[in-house]
Amino acid sequence: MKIQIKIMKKSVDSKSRLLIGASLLVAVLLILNSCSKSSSYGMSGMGNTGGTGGTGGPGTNEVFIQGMAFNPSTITVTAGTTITWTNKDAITHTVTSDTKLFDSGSIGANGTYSFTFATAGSFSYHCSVHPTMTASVTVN
Ligand SMILES: [Cu+2]
Repeated sequence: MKIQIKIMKKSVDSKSRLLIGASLLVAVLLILNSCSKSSSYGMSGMGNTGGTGGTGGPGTNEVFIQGMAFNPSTITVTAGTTITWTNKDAITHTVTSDTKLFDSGSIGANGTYSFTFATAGSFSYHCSVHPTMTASVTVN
């Protein structure tokens, strides 16, 4: 009788070990699955930002509005140059001259705004939605 109980206990133990092992395996598979899912989401996000702007950063005479900042924050061009701003953020920004020389109004996600700088000078601007976003254009 005693031996039988011991055997039964042992078989229960091994069964529960199997269950624990199986649920651990499922948990690991779930974690791996969610990891690969989130990394693919990241990839598609990166694809979106790269899609409109080509590969990575802003080109010549181009400013990205990205991560609540103007990139580059200072740009130097010659008179007659047109600068294009592209909003890479998901939220609305503006390109607003501190002296009201130019004002884009609201630029939505992936929206662009262009302004031609006809005369030499230093032109600081900001985002009217986020006044801490400041930058400047120097025209020679
Ligand atoms: Cu802004």
